[in-house]
Amino acid sequence: MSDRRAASPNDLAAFWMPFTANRQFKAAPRMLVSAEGMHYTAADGRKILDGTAGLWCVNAGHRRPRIVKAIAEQVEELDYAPAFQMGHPKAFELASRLADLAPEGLDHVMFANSGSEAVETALKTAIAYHRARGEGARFRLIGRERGYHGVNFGGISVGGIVANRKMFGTLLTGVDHMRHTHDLARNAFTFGEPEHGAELAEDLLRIATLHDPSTIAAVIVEPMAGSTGVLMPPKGYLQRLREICDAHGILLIFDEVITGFGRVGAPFAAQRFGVTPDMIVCAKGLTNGIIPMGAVIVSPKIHDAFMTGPEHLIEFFHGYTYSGNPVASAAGLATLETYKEEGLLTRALELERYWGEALHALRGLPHVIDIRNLGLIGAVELEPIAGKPTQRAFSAFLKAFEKGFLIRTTGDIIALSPPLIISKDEIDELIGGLGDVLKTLD
Ligand code: PXG
Ligand code: PLP
Repeated sequence: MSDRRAASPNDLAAFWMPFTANRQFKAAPRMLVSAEGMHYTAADGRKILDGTAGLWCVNAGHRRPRIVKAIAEQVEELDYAPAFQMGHPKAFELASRLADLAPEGLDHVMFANSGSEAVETALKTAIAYHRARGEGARFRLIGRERGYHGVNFGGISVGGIVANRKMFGTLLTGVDHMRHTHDLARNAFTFGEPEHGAELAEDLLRIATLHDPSTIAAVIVEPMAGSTGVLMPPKGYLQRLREICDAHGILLIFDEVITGFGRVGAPFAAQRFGVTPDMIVCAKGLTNGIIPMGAVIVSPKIHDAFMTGPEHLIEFFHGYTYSGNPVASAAGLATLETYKEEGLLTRALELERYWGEALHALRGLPHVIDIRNLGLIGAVELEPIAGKPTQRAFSAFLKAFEKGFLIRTTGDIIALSPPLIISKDEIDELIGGLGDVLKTLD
């Protein structure tokens, strides 16, 4: 063991940071030390406008008093309760509130502690559901290219990001992928949902036919793909996936870790697009990003298929030490209350036109090859520097941080997803600032 007596609080070596260029970061760290409302404060005292709601999660803005208070009071009252064979009231209350918020027909909730864990929970539930009904031959899972479903083995297997998959061996077997829906040639600079690409849903039918539909357990998609650069569902695409699933007994899972909790102008994207899946995976905005928590909301048909056999036996061999833990549950309840009180779950719809028009005004700036918007989500896609993919967008990220606002980049795509409390003035400031940065890029 190395001598840690020599370690100082400013020693950056020990923390191996997630999804970060560690050596670059540690050479010139970007530290945030406090936050309030729409802003962070950086270590050098500068205020930073949060254009990404943290990592798509702080939907109600930072350090909201009701949520802070609920967490503090919960820790004082009941810090932890065993998750297995014991209960505490707030987990039940939060599950009921979530079921109320979800589309009609999704009534039961399982808790996890992140989007990644919630994804694993949903995939395992899908396979076990079919087996519980005597259709154990349905074991295949279908995902999509450029899908992000977290970083655990099931999630990277159904996910479609090469860098997240290639280092990790054989992954899950029995997985296939549909093509992604991003089509710059036909859909560039579309306001909202693109016109072209519903026919890509036929990939599901094609894959199901190849293996025989009776072997397919579930298909998992993000209604709008967030992590890989804000890829919109073409008009009619999600509806067609639902039809194919219904015709062939396949479960449809929406991964709403990003799209949930108001991001696209409704509690869930399922409601915005009018398509009800069999399961919704959510996390992030569930607790306003403050305490880690994920959830899977399922239909009664799935839940009830497990509620058989002797009543003293565990029905589903799955769960986490912290499933529905008291502090996360309290944070979730206070967060949902805040969303409701301030109308935040539909605010993105009210701001969609203003936000979208501000974004699309960046059209024509150097290197901009597409602009996309939906709810309070936006993306500006840049032409990559030849031979140096990601560098152009990443330099925009660094310049933006210097100028006092936080944006997010993936590949050469800049993604924006501010807290849902953003004002029109702050929209102008954020997008105006981004425009200034774009003008300075090599
Ligand atoms: N599914 C989806 C659709 C996600 O967006 C996860 C699962 C995994 O959640 P956890 O809580 O395990 O990280 C996510 C997470 C980005 C970015 O900048 C996106 C995510 C996480 C971090 C950064 O695009 N999405
Ligand atoms: N590893 C060991 C040795 C454990 O005992 C447990 C839980 O008891 C786990 C992993 C799983 O941890 P969690 O329930 O927090 O996911």
